Amino acid sequence: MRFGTVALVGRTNVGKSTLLNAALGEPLAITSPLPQTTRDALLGVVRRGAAQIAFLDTPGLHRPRTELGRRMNAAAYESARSADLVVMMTDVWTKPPKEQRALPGGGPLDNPWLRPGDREVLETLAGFAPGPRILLVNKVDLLRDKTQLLPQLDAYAKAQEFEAFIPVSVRRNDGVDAALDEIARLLPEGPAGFDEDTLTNRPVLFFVREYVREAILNQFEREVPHAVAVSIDAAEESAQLLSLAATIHVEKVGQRKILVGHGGEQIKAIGIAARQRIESLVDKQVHLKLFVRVTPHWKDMPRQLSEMGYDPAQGIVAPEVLRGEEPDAPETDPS
Ligand SMILES: Nc1nc2c(ncn2[C@@H]2O[C@H](COP(=O)(O)OP(=O)(O)OP(=O)(O)O)[C@@H](O)[C@H]2O)c(=O)[nH]1
Ligand SMILES: [Mg+2]
Repeated sequence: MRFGTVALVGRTNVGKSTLLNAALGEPLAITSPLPQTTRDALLGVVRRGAAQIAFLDTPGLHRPRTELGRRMNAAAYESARSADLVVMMTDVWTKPPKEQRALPGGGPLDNPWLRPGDREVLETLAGFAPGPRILLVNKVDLLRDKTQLLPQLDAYAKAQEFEAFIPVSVRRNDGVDAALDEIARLLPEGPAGFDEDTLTNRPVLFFVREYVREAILNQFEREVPHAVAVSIDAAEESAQLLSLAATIHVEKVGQRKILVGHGGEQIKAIGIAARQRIESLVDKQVHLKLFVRVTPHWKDMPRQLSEMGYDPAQGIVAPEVLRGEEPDAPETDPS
């Protein structure tokens, strides 16, 4: 038997949560075409032959501008640091990079075939997760000429040591089995870490917050989903029914208006979509009451963030490369 924890890390939007769902065979994690969809690490337990893989899907690594962003990155570092294996995910170049000659500096990280932002991810991993890692290059379905992968793979191979490089299209289920087999092969020998029927360690209310956010991600353009967080006001469960009341926090009055919609039709649609998702998770009837509240600056309010479930990871200091990018607004984190 093999068992181990596997952190799925990478830039936003490369398809990490989509991979977790494909490995689990069910849509536990929320995914979307918008960046920064995942905000917290999510465990999913996958059985693969004689191996049990404890996958940790993580928020996309980025340069944070808010306390929420710093906590999201920290959740990813924490997962990478504690994992037995790191799966770094990136995506393909759909057109060759504009500059194809070595960048000034000439080091292995100055390779123009590394996807923008991956240099920082590689530097972070070098500092935080010195253990074994593999690279998945996702979205190969977007490539007509697969030979275009070669210079990209070469760039990553020169930048850092990986146990394996696996091109995949999670959307088309192409290469996913090979990736899971390789991951299972690299795990340490040992007994299973979770019961046979364990799917995740997150409580139902975590998914309630996520699925309300998912309904909003599916229904609105970029600004509104990013301004939103959900907190639970009340939850009562009986054998047949789960009754919930939740507050959707937004940053501005205008966003509240958009979310509620004309005659309340938008918020009603959000409630219906979220309720259906929660019902299929808990397998019983769900009543869901939603309120919308303007909570300005919630992304920078530590106590508010913790109420929304975004706790700070303990003892994590952001690596230099992922500190805030605004030169006129220096971060005040201790270094
Ligand atoms: N073309 C294509 N799109 C994909 C593939 N895999 C995932 N996607 C899409 O990429 C988008 C982002 O997917 P997510 O799984 O949410 O990405 P993520 O890496 O978890 O993003 P964050 O949570 O923001 O870090 C979604 O629209 C997916 O449907 C793929 O193999 N091919
Ligand atoms: Mg995600």
